[in-house]
Amino acid sequence: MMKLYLISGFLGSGKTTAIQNACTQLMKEKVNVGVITNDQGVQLVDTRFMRNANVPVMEVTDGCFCCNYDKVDSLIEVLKESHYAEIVFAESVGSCTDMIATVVKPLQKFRKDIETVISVFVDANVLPTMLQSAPLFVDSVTYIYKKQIEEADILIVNKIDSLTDDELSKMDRLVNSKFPEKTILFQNSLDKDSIIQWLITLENFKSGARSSLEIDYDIYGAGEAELAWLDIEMELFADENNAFETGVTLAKEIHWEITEQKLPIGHLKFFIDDGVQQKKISFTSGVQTSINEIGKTVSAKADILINARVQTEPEHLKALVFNTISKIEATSGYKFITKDISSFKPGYPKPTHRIID
Ligand SMILES: Nc1nc2c(ncn2[C@@H]2O[C@H](COP(=O)(O)OP(=O)(O)O)[C@@H](O)[C@H]2O)c(=O)[nH]1
Ligand SMILES: [Mg+2]
Repeated sequence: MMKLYLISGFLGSGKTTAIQNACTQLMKEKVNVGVITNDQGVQLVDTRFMRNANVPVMEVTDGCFCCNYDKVDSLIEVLKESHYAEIVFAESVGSCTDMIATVVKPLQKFRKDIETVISVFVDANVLPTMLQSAPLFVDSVTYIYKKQIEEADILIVNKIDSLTDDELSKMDRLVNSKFPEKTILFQNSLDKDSIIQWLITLENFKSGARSSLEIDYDIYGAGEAELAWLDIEMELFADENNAFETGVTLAKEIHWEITEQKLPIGHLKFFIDDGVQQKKISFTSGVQTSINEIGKTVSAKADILINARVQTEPEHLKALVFNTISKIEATSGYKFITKDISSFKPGYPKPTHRIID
């Protein structure tokens, strides 16, 4: 029986990080793993990041799992047949929900050979504000966030390394009183022991009968449409030794500008590759991830991939990013060449299947 670990949870909550570290651990134990990444866009930072870690990864692009059910099914087959995967991690889009009705139940119906466990990630720094009076995002986005949690077999309260002991015990009380029926893990996905604990919990989890969500697709669709999606692939031509550094500067400046304009960030990711060093830089609305451990490299050219998911209009986000690029070009004399760009908001979700019994 193959295990499918479905990983849901909001943008930036730490899904990819946890999957990557779990795969590294399992590969060490000689378990055959596979990963399916997912996004509404086409050029994915997460896929590059995983490939860099030598994990067999396939992607469902251009729409979420629920709207591309057949693709998910065929990738599971490929990972099983060509990579002998015993465990497949499938990471759904961070603004997506209703997995039980559209993915889990159809899999149970059409494939008898896999067992599914749903982990839902929340960022410990974001959860309290989302549950309480002043959520970071507009109501329809908050609605999606809460619906995601409802579907959890295992609720992962992630990034607990950024909490004080006091905050952690408060979080423990909050989560256990709000979600008494769920298996809950307090996790640091950067820590090996914490990841091993998650893997053990996944392995031992016995799912009962799951209920499909009661969900209002108009609110769900409106929530998805509140977020602007921007993917850019470009080349940076700098001086002989500082393409990488300039890429990092670009990432910081874009983040600074978005923060300055008080636009809520779902996830802002950069992948910078100067031929010597590859680095994923990631900003979320929770704890700020530090951009240390960046070694200096000497290269005049870098490939840069940007995936930005921000609560604003697509045109506005695009203008903000290109203004920042122009400023850096003007002060440095360097050149950014755009190779590919897509800027949009996700369309109304139209699942292939929706099983509600
Ligand atoms: N401090 C801390 N940071 C984390 C943890 N898990 C993930 N992150 C960081 O959170 C950011 C978003 O992570 P990512 O895995 O890309 O989130 P995703 O959008 O849910 O896939 C990255 O900068 C990660 O390094 C954690 O447990 N602790
Ligand atoms: Mg991810």
